Parts: sequence; C-alpha cells; structure tokens
Amino acid sequence: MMSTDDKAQLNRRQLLGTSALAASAPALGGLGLGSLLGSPAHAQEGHQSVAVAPGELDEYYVFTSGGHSGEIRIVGLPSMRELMRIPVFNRESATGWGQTNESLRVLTEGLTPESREFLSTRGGTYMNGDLHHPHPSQTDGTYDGRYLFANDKANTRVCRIRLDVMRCDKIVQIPNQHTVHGLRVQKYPRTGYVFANGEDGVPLPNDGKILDDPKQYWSIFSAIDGDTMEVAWQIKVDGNLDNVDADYQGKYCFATCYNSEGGVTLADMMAADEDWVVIFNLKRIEEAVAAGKATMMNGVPVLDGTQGSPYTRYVPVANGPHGINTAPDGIHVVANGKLSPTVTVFDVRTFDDLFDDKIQPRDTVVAEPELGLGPLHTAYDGRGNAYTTLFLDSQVCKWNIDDAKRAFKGEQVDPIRQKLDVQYQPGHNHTSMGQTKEADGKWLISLNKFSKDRFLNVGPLKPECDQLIDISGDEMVVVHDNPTFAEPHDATIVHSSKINPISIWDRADPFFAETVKLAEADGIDLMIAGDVIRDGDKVRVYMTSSAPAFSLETFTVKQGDEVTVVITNIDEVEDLTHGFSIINYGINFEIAPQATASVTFKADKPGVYWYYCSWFCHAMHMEMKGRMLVEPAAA
Ligand code: CUK
Ligand code: CUA
Repeated sequence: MMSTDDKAQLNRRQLLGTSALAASAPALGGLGLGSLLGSPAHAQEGHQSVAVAPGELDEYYVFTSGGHSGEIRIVGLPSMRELMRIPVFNRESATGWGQTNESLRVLTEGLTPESREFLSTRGGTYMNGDLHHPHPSQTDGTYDGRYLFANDKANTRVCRIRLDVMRCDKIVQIPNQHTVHGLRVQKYPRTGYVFANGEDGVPLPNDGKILDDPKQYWSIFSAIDGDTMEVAWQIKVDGNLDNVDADYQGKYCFATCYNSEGGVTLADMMAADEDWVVIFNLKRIEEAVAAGKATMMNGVPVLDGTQGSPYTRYVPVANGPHGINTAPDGIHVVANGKLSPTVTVFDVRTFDDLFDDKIQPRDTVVAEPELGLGPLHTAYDGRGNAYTTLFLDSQVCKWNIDDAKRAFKGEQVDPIRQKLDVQYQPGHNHTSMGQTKEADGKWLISLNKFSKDRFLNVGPLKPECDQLIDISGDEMVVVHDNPTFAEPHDATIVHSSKINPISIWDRADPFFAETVKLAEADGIDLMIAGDVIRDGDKVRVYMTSSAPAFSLETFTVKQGDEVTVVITNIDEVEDLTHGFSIINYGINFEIAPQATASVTFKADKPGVYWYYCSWFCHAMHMEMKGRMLVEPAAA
C-alpha cells in the first residue's frame, strides 16, 4: 500500500516533472509504484521485471567503473547486460587503445613533464590505472549527455569520455597531488568543475628532500575545468581526502577525511575518535585565485585551505567516514560513518552561516541515525528515503531522512524502514537518476565486493556481484545477480533519454584530426587512399578499408624503417567496423565506419608479414588481408 508519505513525495516528483505517469499514481491508490512505472512485464509479487526480451532495449544506461581494470563499462538496466567497454587507463587489444596514434595522443598529452620523463623509457604511457568514480556532466542538476568524467587512483589522473562517441578524448594528470580518489562533478549551473580528491599526503614538492617526516605531508583538493581539462585551482588541506560531492546550488562541495591524524600506519590513521568533513566555499576560492592570493606550483594556483582559512570549514564527525552523497532534494548531504554505525546528515542551507561564523561547525548537522555496521555509501529515491550500504552487515538499509531529523530532535521515531541482505559486503550503491534532482526511485544497484557462492566456481579469483534491487514499492526486493570483473566501485544510472550517441563518425571529428592533417601534408585524400610515402627512413602507408578489402593488398618497406599505417574506413554502414592486425608484429586496432586510425611501429624484422581484418565484417572477411614485405637492411 502507498503511504501518505509516498503520496506526498509523488506530488513532489510531479512538480519536478520526472514522470508524467507518477501524476496519476495517487488516484490509483493501492496499485503500487512498480506496476505504474515499471517495464511492461510484471512478476506476481508486484516487483518490476528485469526481463528485456530479445530485440528490446533497456531503459537506462549504467556507467560502471572497471576499478583496476582501468576501463569504464556500459551496462543496460534492468537487464544488467554488459553493452560495451570503454578503454581508458588500460591497454586494450581489440580496439588498439594504447597502441593507435590517436589513443596515445590522449594517453600522453596530459601527463606532467615529470611523468613524461619517467615514462620515456617505459613505453611513453602508463599501462595500468584504477578507475573508481565515473560521473556524467550535468546542467542544472541533471545529466546533459556531454561527457563522463572519472579518476585514476593509481596514477593521479582524471579522464573525460565523450558521450557522443563513447570514447575517451582527454586525460589530465594532476600535479602536486598524490592519487585522485573521490571524484564528482559540479551540478549547477553546469559542469563546470570536476572535483578531484587527493587521498594521500606527500611533501610539496615531492622531490626526495623530505622523506620520513609525515608532519610535512599535504593532501590536495583539485578543481578541473571540464571544458578544457586543465586544473583550474588546487587547495591544500589538513588530514586527507576520501570521497567528495557537490551541492545543487553551485556554492559548495564537501569531502570526507578518514585520516585527520595525518598517520602513515593503520594504527595512526585510526587513533582519533573523530575525523571530519571539509566544506569548500567555491566563491571564496575563485575570488582568492582571481586576486592572485594563490601560490603557483607546477603551473597551478594553490591556496592554503588548512584549518582557520576562509576557504574551508572542518566539521567533526565520528572516526573514519567514507562516502558523501548529496540528496536529490538539494538540501541534505549524508556522510557515511564506515567505522561508526552512524551516518551524519548535513543541511546545506546552514553553510552560509557557518562560513560567516554565525554558527559552530556541528550546527550544520541535522540528523545522525545509527543504521548498522560499516555504512559506506548512500543513494536516494527522490521520495525522501535514503539507502545506505552496510559493508560489515552485508545489508542495504533503507531509512527516511525526515524521520531521522525528528529522532535527532528527540522524538521517539525509528527512521529505519527496512534492512535487506545483499550478497556480499556492499561498497557503493546507486539509484536510477539518484545523483540528480530527477531521482525516479525505481532501481537500486548494490555493488558488492564478494560473491563467494553466488556463481559457478571459477577458481580462487571470484567475480564481484552487482545486485539489482527493485525499490519502486514499499519493500526492497533483490531481483538479479550480475557477476562483474574487477572491480566496479561506483556507477551512475542514467535514463536512456539523456544519452544520444552517434553511429557513424563525422569525418571532421577532432579525435583523428591530427592524422587527417598528416595526410594533407602528404597530399593524400584519405577517402581514396592507396599510397606509400617515403620520407627518409619514415614510411607512411595510406589505405582505405571497405568490406571486404583494403585498398592496398601489398606494401613494401625496408628493415629499420619507422612505418605509420593510416587506415580510413570508407564504409558508411552502421556497425561495419574493420580491424587491422599485422601477424607477429603485435599490431591490432579497430577502424569504425568513417573513422581514420593509425599506428606507428619499427619494421625491424625482415620477411613476409600478412595483415588481416580482425573484425568480422563480410562473407569474405577471411579474405580481407594483404602482405607487408620487409626488405632486409643489407639488400
Ligand atoms: S570508493 Cu570503492 S567502495 Cu573508491 Cu568510491 Cu567506496
Ligand atoms: Cu573487414 Cu573483416
């Protein structure tokens, strides 16, 4: 049955315009939200169906992180089918990410000078990354379909994925900072800033002059300009920084700190009873940077945001908070206790007074419910309820924000609505559209760290277990288990209407514009190419691909030449991708319809080397091949 609460919240949703169907829900009373808002097929128990029939499309895109796989994955919801992988901080065999000149440009151009030098003897780029937090760009508090941003915890980078082509087009490595962990985007007026938490403290500069002296280590908070992918400003903080989120007003962002002690051992980090949430005042920071009050370090203005600064406020919370999540009501922010069984609820409307020193830091706290053991992250349904993962209890706890506030004021009310077992040990969780003001309260995904007995045994290394939970009714119901490879930390569930990718590349696309310029300088028309240009010991081989043939069936180079093969897929058919692989030369990449892709390598082995199309494209796909003849140097 629908409670009065639910009805009130439905009216709120109606105001926000999130669902035309929701408007009729109160009148229909006992039917329950699931049957009104769900997919066409409904199971008996009244929960929404996960079934997406063959040929049918999912309602949502889920962008999940690949953790230390370094990639982003696109999953369809509710089917939980994996739709695509976007290589980012990894090297990827099928697409040639990390091998093509176009991808290497993305992987190398944003490196710090120091890393460029470090990597010069290591292939020029990092081969690993640890991608935790994928978050799409927003305009006015909801997704705008432009970009997706994510962090690399392993090598202190932030990437940008273009959502029109689902490809990474920019990576910036953040100077002065040691790791990027928490990452979220500015919600209002638009993204805008991408906020990136520096988790670990190091000396500034970190050049070896200071080593085992933790008192001189600093953590850094960075704001990256999402349009230019340059670091706009940084701010030095006390303690460390774990997770971050932003408000819906464009005024503040806030981060958790689990190591206020500045410890370098587990015992040190857990020593104090309290840590804190640090709040950043964006306007004050921008004004100070504009007024030249920042110190330039490695090309970035850095402010001092340690305790007592005008730019920050430190609000004490129980030891070891982890996730921090802004509610879709635009008012509440929840910091998750991790080592404490509580979560701390802030009211962002109090932050102006806090920065004006009219109230004390703890006056910003409006509730602190005890939920269970190991609260890590919180998601929202847009109906006033919050869903917090309990890592140690292996549960999701559904609780009501208003009731938690009443209990905090001393009223006898239990904010907890339901505790649901999940399998097992959840980290992040996510609701459909729940990180926007258009939270629709239909689905929750719990990203569980352990799967143990949930799937066929695949050896000592088990998959993770992403569970889909129907939250459309009064009770949460687990409806699907999805095994995933290492390791989804975080995800974003975006309604499909917000994302509009193209199917065929635009020839004017900036992704391969540099390669087009190279061809123009050689006098080559890439759409009719079939030429070999020699320039000293540099050879450029231009060809087209059109099913089932490359325009060159043979080309000849000399041993020792630096060879660049440039291929343009002139097919205009949707989904007609070709590949180019040279046998025993370790070369393979993908060329999508109307794209140009290229690779550069040294032809250091003489002999006959067949190349072939590696993406099945035609009945004569097997015959789509040719030979590279490498003349011995002595000849
Ligand atoms: S962190 Cu992994 S479970 Cu990197 Cu967002 Cu909380
Ligand atoms: Cu072209 Cu297979």
